[in-house]
Amino acid sequence: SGSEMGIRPFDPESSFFSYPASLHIEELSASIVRSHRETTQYRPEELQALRWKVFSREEIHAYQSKSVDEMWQHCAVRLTDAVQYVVEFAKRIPGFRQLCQNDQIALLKSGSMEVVLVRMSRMFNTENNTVFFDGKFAGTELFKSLACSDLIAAVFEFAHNLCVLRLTEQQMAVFTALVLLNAVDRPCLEDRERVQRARRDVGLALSHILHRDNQGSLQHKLFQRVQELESLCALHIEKLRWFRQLYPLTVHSLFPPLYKELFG
Ligand code: CLR
Repeated sequence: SGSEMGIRPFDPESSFFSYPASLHIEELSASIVRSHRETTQYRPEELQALRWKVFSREEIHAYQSKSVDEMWQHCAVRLTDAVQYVVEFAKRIPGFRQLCQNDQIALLKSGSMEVVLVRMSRMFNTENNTVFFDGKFAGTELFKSLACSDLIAAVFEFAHNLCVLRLTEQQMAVFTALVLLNAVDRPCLEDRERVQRARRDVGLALSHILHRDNQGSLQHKLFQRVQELESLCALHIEKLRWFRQLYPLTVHSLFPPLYKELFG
């Protein structure tokens, strides 16, 4: 097997792509791509058609005039909507589906926010640095009242840098599946080997499609982005702790239960 030969899915130096891709890997990619297509909030054509919709000055001002806790609650609800689609995506990935519930939750705790941020790059317009949020395209200034401009700036920069790589929907699908299965070193996993096997297969699927598309060089660039994701998610959790200290009741009674289960 690949692991016995010392070949790791993300090792840009490895050369397992020269081996004929097994039927299993082909089927796995196809299944992940289908799951992605069925669980995105918006299709690429829809997003393209909506590009002209940007928030007006007045609308931006209305968001900026919200209180800190009001805006946090609003964003937590929007974020949880997006997370819900990611949970649905995860449940349809072969290899994730078969894991016990405990391990699924453990992977979603770290992976769901990461996948939301990768998916954010599909909703990003690099011409004016805006993202499709709440029905229109919004810049960083709209999120001012969250009082965490460092997180917002970093998240926008990440989405921008990923967007310019111009991943196809297929590449995005398999990359996000890999991101979900990436947390193999979490201490709380019950069946680590099963997770490792699933991750190895999805890694092979990603190399396979990148090489099929003659974009093998993307592998290394995507790997760099994965490291940024980890620090962004850590920053999100840190901001949530800060917010919870200031507004414990808002988090307790107004934040979506799924948000608290995964991040709280
Ligand atoms: C991601 C792609 C989804 C639509 C969507 C909805 C909510 C957005 C999210 C995207 C990106 C990240 C986001 C979030 C709202 C708040 C959050 C901008 C665009 C930032 C990072 C703030 C996190 C802290 C909150 C919990 C307060 O299809």
